[in-house]
Amino acid sequence: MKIIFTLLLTLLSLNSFSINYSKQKIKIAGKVKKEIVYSIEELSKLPQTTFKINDPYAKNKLIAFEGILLSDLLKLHAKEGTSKIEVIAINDYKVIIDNKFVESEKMLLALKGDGKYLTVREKGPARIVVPGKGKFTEGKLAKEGVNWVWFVKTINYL
Ligand SMILES: Nc1nc2c(c(=O)[nH]1)N[C@H]1C(S)=C(S)[C@@H](COP(=O)(O)O)O[C@H]1N2
Ligand SMILES: [Mo]
Repeated sequence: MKIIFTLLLTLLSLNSFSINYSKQKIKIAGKVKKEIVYSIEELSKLPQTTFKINDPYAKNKLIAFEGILLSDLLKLHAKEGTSKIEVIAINDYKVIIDNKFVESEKMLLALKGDGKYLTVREKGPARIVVPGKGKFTEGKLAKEGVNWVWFVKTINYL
């Protein structure tokens, strides 16, 4: 009886965990071929790229971030002639990034860190990370961190 109860509890908590990461949807809109709302699972089925990056928000810990390149997402969805992307987060933080920059900086919409889906605590379920920056100092983060948007909710092509 006790075992069954434990099993049930485990199943329940696993279930609420999966709801936790998949509930958040990501909207792709603006100058797009077709507006789309992705679940995290759907995004994780698009071509994935992995970069080892020092996470400035986790004491520069080296993490293998996996997700979709923003440039790949752009190729998939943006109409020809767009020049910028507008990224909006759950907390209404908003930033506009040049397409050229998205490509040259290899910006990644990360869904996983070291093989596991990013939790809200890890700034997930989807966050933008930028490879090749090395270890961040505080001053550098204030300047470069602007594009490291966490809790991404919407991407609009402008
Ligand atoms: N979702 C979200 N991402 C965000 C922000 C924010 O408010 N919300 N602030 C940005 C800015 S302006 C900077 S400088 C960096 C660093 O933020 P922090 O210094 O508050 O950690 O995160 C960026 N990403
Ligand atoms: Mo900032």
